[in-house]
Amino acid sequence: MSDAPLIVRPEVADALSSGTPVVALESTIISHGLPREEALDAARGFESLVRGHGAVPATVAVLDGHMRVGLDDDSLARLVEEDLPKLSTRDLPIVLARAGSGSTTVASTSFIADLAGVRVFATGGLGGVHRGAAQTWDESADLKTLSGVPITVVSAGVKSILDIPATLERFESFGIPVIGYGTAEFPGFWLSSSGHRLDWSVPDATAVAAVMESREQLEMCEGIVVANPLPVDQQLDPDLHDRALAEALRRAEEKQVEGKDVTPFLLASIVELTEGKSLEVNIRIVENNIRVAADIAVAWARQ
Ligand code: PSU
Ligand code: MN
Repeated sequence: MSDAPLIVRPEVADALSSGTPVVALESTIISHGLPREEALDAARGFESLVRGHGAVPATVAVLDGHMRVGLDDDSLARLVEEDLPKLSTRDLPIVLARAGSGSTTVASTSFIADLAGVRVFATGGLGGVHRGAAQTWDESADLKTLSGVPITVVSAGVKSILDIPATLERFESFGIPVIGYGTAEFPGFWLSSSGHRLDWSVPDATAVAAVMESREQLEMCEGIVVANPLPVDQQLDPDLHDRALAEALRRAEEKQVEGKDVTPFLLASIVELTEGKSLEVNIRIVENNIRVAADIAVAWARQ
């Protein structure tokens, strides 16, 4: 095996050098965001959906001391079978130095995908500012990283487990453009709208590629957040959502969950409290974002 810290799967490297569209996918959602029984099928399904929409998938993870961009099926299986740590950007030098492995968050996936030259990334929801952050300072490194990595990330906003208005403020502080995809409202992940207005929206993938082109001309280093809502008929029932969210937050407080465990704890609680419905919606969200990200990657490849 190569000693290079970054290994790009040959199919992905060929696509990048020939101008074929590529979409990066994160691995934390596979190893920590979905129940083990469903995660491998979901990971495979995400990859084939990228292919079905005319792009090459590049799932990102760290395996045996290498940052990998594009995984074969055995590696995808490792994400599910091994108890891998969740790695943000700050963990990368430490884990690489000890030849370790881990799944990558939006922050570390963006960082690694950009090193490989991938320009478009599909995820479910971004990390953001946690509730109570004024006391805890718990703010995802996704925000800071996206302020310095020029990748376009398609998400359904941030989950309502976070402080959504504070997260939108931080996007502004960090100079990260946020664009509603066919909407003027910031999506609420499981819900189609968070109720918060956005300054800008675009109608389609070609318009996003045009924004990417302008950003290049300006030599801006910020990423672009494309906020893509789930259609209303596919969202989680709002009453069920509100009840599950309140109870999950209560449990986290009672158990004094802290640090990087907060996001996985709240997500798992909400899956349980919605009897798996939040999970079905979660998978639909990622699929919906993948379709848009692939369209953007195709439009970008034509620029
Ligand atoms: N949102 C989800 N599922 C997830 C995450 C976010 O719907 O698994 C993961 C993403 O990888 C995101 C990370 O980058 O959680 C943020 O974690 P933290 O708040 O610890 O930075
Ligand atoms: Mn955190």
